[in-house]
Amino acid sequence: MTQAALTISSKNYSSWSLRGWLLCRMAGLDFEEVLVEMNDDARQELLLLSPSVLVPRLTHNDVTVWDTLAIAEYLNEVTPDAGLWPVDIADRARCRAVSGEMHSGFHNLRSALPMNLKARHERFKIFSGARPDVERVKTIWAECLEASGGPWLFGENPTVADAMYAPVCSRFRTYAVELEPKLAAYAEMVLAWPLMLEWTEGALAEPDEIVELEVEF
Ligand SMILES: N[C@@H](CCC(=O)N[C@@H](CS)C(=O)NCC(=O)O)C(=O)O
Repeated sequence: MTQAALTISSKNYSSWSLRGWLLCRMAGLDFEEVLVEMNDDARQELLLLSPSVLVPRLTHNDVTVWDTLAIAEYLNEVTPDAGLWPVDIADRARCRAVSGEMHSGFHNLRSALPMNLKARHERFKIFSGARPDVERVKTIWAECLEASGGPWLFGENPTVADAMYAPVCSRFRTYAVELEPKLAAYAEMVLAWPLMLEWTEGALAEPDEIVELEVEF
């Protein structure tokens, strides 16, 4: 029998855990969630099982995969019919490019607008250094939706790109980032995605905010 486990940390704060979890669910993987709690003494020990000492980490049979993009590629190989990447080669290339941008960039956005599903900051002033990142996300969404016709970035079904940008939808809601109607509709759809609602329910059930985590995480 297949055995799979995904090591994640806080559902409220850990955007990479969210991405890895969405990808596993989108792939239809039957997996156990291994949650390393913020205050857990065993946390460092558990994280050390991931060579990067980061979450998410997927174990599937005898295979261990860390790093979210590697997890996406692995899941695509074991569940090729799940449609994690678009079918069309040009769409697939663009999907990989925008997913790669999220994976390797947007540092200012990530540090200035940390994910915090529980929080709402209606009058948040975005640090000037993060504004180009916010604008770049808007451009990516607008171009993808225009090219695919939506409602997801690459058409009728969610792909890796939607999982990559799902935490950004949550950040934009938390920090009240203004979006034009088409982009607002996209972000709202992602936040109302049953998988997102399930994850958010878990985030809301976590103990209240830990002050030192109100920073990049
Ligand atoms: N590039 C990594 C980033 C993973 C990452 O930064 N994970 C954070 C949580 S969102 C983490 O594990 N931080 C260390 C810690 O929790 O102790 C990936 O794609 O998986």
